[in-house]
Amino acid sequence: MTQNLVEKTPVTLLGLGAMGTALARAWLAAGHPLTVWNRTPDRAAALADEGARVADTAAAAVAANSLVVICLLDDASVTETLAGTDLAGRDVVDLTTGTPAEARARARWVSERGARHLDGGIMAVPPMIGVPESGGYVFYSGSHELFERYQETLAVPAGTTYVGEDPGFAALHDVALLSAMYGMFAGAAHAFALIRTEDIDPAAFAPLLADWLVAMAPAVHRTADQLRSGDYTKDVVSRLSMQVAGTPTFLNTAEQQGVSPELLTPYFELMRRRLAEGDGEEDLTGVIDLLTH
Ligand code: FVH
Repeated sequence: MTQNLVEKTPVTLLGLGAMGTALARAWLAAGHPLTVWNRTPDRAAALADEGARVADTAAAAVAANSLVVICLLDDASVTETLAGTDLAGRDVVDLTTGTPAEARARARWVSERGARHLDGGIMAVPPMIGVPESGGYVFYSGSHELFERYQETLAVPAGTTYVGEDPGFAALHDVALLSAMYGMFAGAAHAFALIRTEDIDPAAFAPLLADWLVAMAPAVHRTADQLRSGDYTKDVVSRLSMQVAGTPTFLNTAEQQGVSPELLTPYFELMRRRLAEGDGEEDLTGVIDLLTH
């Protein structure tokens, strides 16, 4: 059925943790009839006051609406929650963070029960939900038909980015971006550890660090271009041989400041291996080959 502007699509939401509650509030604020269920019923009380219907069981919540959105802790909690529910004819959108393999298995499992499946990977933290200017969005993959059918409803809490029919692709994009984030956090932790060894105000250092990370971020486009062309010497700005030659400076500085180099050394080791095996005129892109071959 085509969504119209008067009657908003009813939504069932399983899971009222920090993220589930934020999603619930966004749909309620936009006028969507909302049925919620949570393992610990107390967490639904405030939402009931705000207009949500609270189901006593997950089965009752699933029975209430065609669109069933799931936002639970992990895939095991999804299995536990859906046991005993009748999914026949339901459209299941699973926003629970998981692996690509879990998403693919869940898509099969849902299909075997007569339902359709769309997987989602949330690129937002709860305060970004329902705040379009926050830039938060959700990767979706799986049934494109399902995505199109519900896109307007799914776009209420956060932006939507569809990344393919393979149900595992949303999770893969999600985990890839979050992995890059942890690499950035690791670098920032090392940087703060260095400056903390001296009388330098971390609050004065933070904007320098943030600006530097933003300035370096566009380098990923060059990496993508080199991966596509297979030519890792294309448009190189900083040669691998030069960068490897510089690594002792980083390790010596860490040692002199009394900071453990353990967050840096795995990456430096890969750079050295690539240099030993490859071409010093390359960019750092060759490191990716060492991780995937
Ligand atoms: N919060 C965040 O910053 C991140 C942002 C990116 C996406 N993640 C993922 O979203 C999923 C839910 O996260 P959350 O923040 O809502 O997590 P919690 O506040 O810890 O709530 C967990 C909910 O899961 C329920 N639950 C846990 N185990 C079970 C189970 N075995 N059976 C049924 N429900 C279960 C829990 O229920 P309760 O403890 O209140 O009874 C909460 O509803 C997650 O995949 C993040 O990775 C969030």
